[in-house]
Amino acid sequence: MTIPEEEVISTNRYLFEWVYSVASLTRPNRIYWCDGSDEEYESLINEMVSNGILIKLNQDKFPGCYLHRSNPNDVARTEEATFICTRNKDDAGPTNNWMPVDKAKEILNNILKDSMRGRTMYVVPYVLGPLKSPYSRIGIQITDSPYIVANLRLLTRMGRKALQKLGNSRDFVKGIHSMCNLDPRNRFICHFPEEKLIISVNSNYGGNAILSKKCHALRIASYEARNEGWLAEHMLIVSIVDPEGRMYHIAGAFPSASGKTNLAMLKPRGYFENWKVFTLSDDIAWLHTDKEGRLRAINPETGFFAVAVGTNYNTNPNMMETIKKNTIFTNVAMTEDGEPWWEGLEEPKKLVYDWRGEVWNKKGPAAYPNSRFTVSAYQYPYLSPLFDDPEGVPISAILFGGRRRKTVPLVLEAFDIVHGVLMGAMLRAETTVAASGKVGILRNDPMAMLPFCGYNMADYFTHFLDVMKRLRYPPRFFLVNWFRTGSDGSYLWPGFKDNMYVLKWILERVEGKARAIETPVGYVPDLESFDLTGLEIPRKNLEELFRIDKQEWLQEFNEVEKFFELFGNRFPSELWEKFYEIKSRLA
Ligand code: OXD
Ligand code: MN
Repeated sequence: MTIPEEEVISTNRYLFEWVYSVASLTRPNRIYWCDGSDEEYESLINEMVSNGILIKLNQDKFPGCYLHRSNPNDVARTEEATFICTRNKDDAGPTNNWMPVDKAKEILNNILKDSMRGRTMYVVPYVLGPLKSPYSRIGIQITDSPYIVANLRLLTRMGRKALQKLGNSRDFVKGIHSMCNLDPRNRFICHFPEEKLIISVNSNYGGNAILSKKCHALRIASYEARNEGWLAEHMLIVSIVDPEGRMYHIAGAFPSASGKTNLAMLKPRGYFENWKVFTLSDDIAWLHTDKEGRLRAINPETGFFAVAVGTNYNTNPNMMETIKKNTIFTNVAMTEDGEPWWEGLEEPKKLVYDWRGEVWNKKGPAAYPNSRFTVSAYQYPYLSPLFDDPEGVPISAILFGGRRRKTVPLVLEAFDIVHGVLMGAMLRAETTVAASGKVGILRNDPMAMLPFCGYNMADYFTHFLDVMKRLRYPPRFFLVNWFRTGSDGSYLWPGFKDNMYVLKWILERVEGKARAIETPVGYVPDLESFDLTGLEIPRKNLEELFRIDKQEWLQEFNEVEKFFELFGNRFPSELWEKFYEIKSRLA
């Protein structure tokens, strides 16, 4: 085939050969190498506006903001179409969908054949992690979706700088993405960790198609991390400065759409006026061990791809300020004068178009429940000053949390490291809208990594434990739950905005100051040393928030036991021992 000339900005032969081999399969009209410049971004946006992929929002009130309406069949991650393709099935483990490498490639090559005819094929080089960090990694995504290119530009260090860093090396993750015709029956998100390859077809949804994010920074990276002795985690990172000026860093694993972004962006108010909270990551953390034996965290990304519905001045005022400009909204509603709108914001007085573009009849939701916005972290007002630090930040505490109406107290501290890792492995949460499927079902989601671990989770538990045990200064581990309800079904904890009280107690535990009460399943705060100054909360609610119900916990252990048994003798014996030790205290 002849490929029209285009500006090429690399001399990496290996890269070229790969790019052209993909082009000869997919047959695009044109190949375009992204340089990551502002002009490029602007011209992409203009092109998308002119062909209807983006809708210009009200530029007076929301300069640089656009709305994308996706195909209604393509609005969330499709876990049932997500595969880990390894030589041996056992290496993917019982919690991942698996396909043999050859079979997957045959299916995918058939789908990819000619799939880019009439389209531009974009070659998007990106760096995950600060440019000069020894921990950063390079990926190249090929895509026929300009919407995905624009997202990559906001979410990664993208373009020429990535190619410069790559030089002539072959060490990069290859991502091939084609929207094809968005046929849900032929939708596949396949990972080949043994050859650092991702192929995603028939979806244009962020979590399936922005390959830098879940596919590379979590699934492929977790696999590489195990071989290299580090961890790629579905965790937020926050930097907290107390009134004395001490800075602490906390990481936290929460399943998708469980308020993780809100926690990462907590605004200290009222009693916490003299505290500062800076965001380092709202979704992903890469964790390494440093020379002193501390756990160091970097954020591989440079932006946020977060759930819109429920974001408002109460839950996340900092984010509300951030998304007033240069933001791509996906599947939110729009008022007649071009303002983005979603449930959880003040009821608009104007006519509203729902996420599909129809006049909202108030019978269904106006914004799709998993509607999103994409925005660069660099315009977030409280970005951690250490955001670009090549070494990352030292982690003092790791939180695990999810939506739980029952059983799990507001905060529970692990007895020791092995128990901390067990707490993560035992994490269960009610499902949310971030993935397609039924919402509100309790499922095991160890370390919030169930959909994102690129290898056998039993090996992952072993590796996680190894990394933590090697540390000279390991973090402390906590289970948290903002969603516990009382007998009338209403939430016992007032809301995200008050989570500083919990974080303060956690930091006091790190400093060895606050007192705790030992229960069979971990430590809960001693109410006398849990500082709630300024918070109105009935004593009986507080007691209920921290109550450990032995029967409920025994049931929890029984149910999780069945889950752990799935892993057979690959499951680490040290975790089993801790598990039975605690279970026997409950019996
Ligand atoms: C996300 C997710 O988009 O976890 O972060 O689904
Ligand atoms: Mn996530």
